[in-house]
Amino acid sequence: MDITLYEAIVSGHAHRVRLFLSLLDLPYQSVVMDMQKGAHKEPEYRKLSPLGQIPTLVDGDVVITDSTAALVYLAKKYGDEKWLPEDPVGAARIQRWLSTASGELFRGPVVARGVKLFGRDYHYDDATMWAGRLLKWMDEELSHRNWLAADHATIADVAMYSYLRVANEGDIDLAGYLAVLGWLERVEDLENFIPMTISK
Ligand SMILES: N[C@@H](CCC(=O)N[C@@H](CS)C(=O)NCC(=O)O)C(=O)O
Repeated sequence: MDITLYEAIVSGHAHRVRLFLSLLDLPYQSVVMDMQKGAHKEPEYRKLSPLGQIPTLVDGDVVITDSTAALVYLAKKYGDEKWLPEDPVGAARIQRWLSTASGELFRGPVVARGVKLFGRDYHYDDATMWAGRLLKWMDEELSHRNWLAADHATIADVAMYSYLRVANEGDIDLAGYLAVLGWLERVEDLENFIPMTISK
């Protein structure tokens, strides 16, 4: 096994993959990219990631340039079916949350954090609207279940965790979402959990 993760400490996309590598207890080499200095846009890195995005997972000859794709790859290659069920309904439930992680989670909490933490020129009001819609839905879902997609932790929980844990860095307040807060704690209680670095 020869896994390398190109990552950045502030990146929740990278933390998803780092967290899952840890949950699977897989050894890997970390290459920390200095995004402030534009290391992810250098021609050499773009040979791996044509869009110049963090993270990239490299496993031998295999290169995966998307965080949720990396979760799928790691679950299928190294995990057991528990992390990514094979049956049609189970797999679809997972995909629903992977899509949400790249969709509503990005449009809401990720963009809000980008504005407040990194001064990005995004529409903050749109981001808070999306964050509110997402959190209301998640809180309803999690008020009658412990995990997002099954009766145990799956890659759906891993994909959704990191950016929600640091939502406050985008001034998104989770205080009213008690079921979401309880779920964050359940993820943190998983064996081999590693935290997302808090930046403010
Ligand atoms: N769909 C990608 C998105 C990754 C992403 O947006 N990463 C950010 C860092 S957190 C990035 O590289 N942004 C620079 C860019 O998109 O140009 C994934 O899930 O990995």
